[in-house]
Amino acid sequence: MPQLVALTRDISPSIVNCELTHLAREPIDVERARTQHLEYERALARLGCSVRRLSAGADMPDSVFIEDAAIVFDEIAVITRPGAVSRRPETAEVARVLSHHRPVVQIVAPGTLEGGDVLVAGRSIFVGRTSRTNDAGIGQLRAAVHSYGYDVVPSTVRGCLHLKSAITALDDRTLLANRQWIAEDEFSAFELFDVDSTEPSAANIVRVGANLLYAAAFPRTQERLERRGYAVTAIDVSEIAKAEGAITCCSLIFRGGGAAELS
Ligand code: CIR
Repeated sequence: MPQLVALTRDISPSIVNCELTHLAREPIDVERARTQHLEYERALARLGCSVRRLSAGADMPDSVFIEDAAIVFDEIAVITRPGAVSRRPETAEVARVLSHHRPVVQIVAPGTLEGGDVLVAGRSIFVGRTSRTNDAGIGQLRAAVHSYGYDVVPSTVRGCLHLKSAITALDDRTLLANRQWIAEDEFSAFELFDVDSTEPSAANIVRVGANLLYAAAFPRTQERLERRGYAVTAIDVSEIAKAEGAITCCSLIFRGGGAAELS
């Protein structure tokens, strides 16, 4: 079984000028954010990932949110075209690095797509229709993965930035969700596990094999998950969250090796 690779990216000094959609701007302590980011990487390493961090320039305020720049499947990597224009410079280096692991396909104009809108659950790929991801982008993603047997399903998102702010996978059959921000009938093939109603942003969780990496800001939902038997590691990412980033956004996790090794 190939090892899991986790690509991460530096926190830019310009993160203080990050994109914000649903949050008011608050001062971000860049050093504190970097310390939290390092803890995040250490947690991924403890859970078995080989962590590789890419550098980022001052012209990329949101570089740390590397999840939005690509979607990595076992077969190919799809490089996105972010809906946020300020984020488009992020993709070139991610494409270069991923080309060592997978054949690469690029989303092109007029398509827009951000990885935060793409939830892969088995052979189903749910894609949020949001201010960042349009129908042309969804269509290009469908064309890129169709021959590998994936079914691409456009999904409703309301009240949050990305689809994965509202719903992520706990295991192959169960999705952690805030039902207020999705159309639950679109996920009828799955069991929905509800976030605690006092923690609306708690539906974003990182799955690493049988383990889950989670933000410490959601203790009530964490307790529910643990009562159900899930193994949850919680870390403090409060400074990064001020940039409207959730915990999945800070890594691209995929099975290592080239496509040939995986087949
Ligand atoms: C943005 O608005 O693009 C960043 N400030 C936050 C991106 C978070 N990414 C994600 O949820 N996948």
